[in-house]
Amino acid sequence: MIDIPIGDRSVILSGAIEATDAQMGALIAAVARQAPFRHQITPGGKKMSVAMTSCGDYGWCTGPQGYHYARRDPRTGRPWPPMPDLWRDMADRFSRRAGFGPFYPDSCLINRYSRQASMSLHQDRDEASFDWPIVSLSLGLSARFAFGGFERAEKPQRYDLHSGDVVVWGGTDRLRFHGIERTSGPADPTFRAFRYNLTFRRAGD
Ligand code: MD3
Ligand code: FE
Repeated sequence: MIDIPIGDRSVILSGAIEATDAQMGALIAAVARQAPFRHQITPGGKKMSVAMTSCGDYGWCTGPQGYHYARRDPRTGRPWPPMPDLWRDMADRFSRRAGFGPFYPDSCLINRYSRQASMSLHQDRDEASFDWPIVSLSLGLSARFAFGGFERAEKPQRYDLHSGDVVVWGGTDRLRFHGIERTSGPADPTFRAFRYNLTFRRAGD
């Protein structure tokens, strides 16, 4: 396995996901049965091309009030499904491996990209503290990831993320602009023509 440093405190752990596609696919499907994937509407009124759901104590939501974390799924009124122990342990293990120490995520945002979907450059700043890292797992289609600076106008570096890759972000890189420009590659039996990205976060305090 190769570790590719991409910022002062961020690293790609290529191919680090040890769980099988079948295992990961079944866990995603179980979450989605209880909290279905949906295309949310941004505060600006645009429908997001990425479909999302969440598990854990908090889920990431957008609406007329803006971006926020909510304890209940606004679509069902129920709490988000629990975060699978396997995922919690993976997030903690990858955080330690990247040098961030123990990690106690309370939210996992699951992004589902079709071939047409993308995510424009943004910062993740809806969490209560930026002291915790974010651990990201990529599954299915590959993606062109853009890793920018601390201002939107700064030209980003680009990396390809493949199924099985893990990225850990934190420290001085935590507020960098980033986005997904496009997805590519063959469909596979488990994830079909989708890319799934799981981001483990600590949203509350
Ligand atoms: C870099 N997701 O959900 S994950 C997001 O692949 C998001 O779906 C992308 O950006 C995806 O907010 C990228 C990687 C990621 C997450 C948080 C970061 C990269 C980051 C925070 C700071 C810098
Ligand atoms: Fe983000």
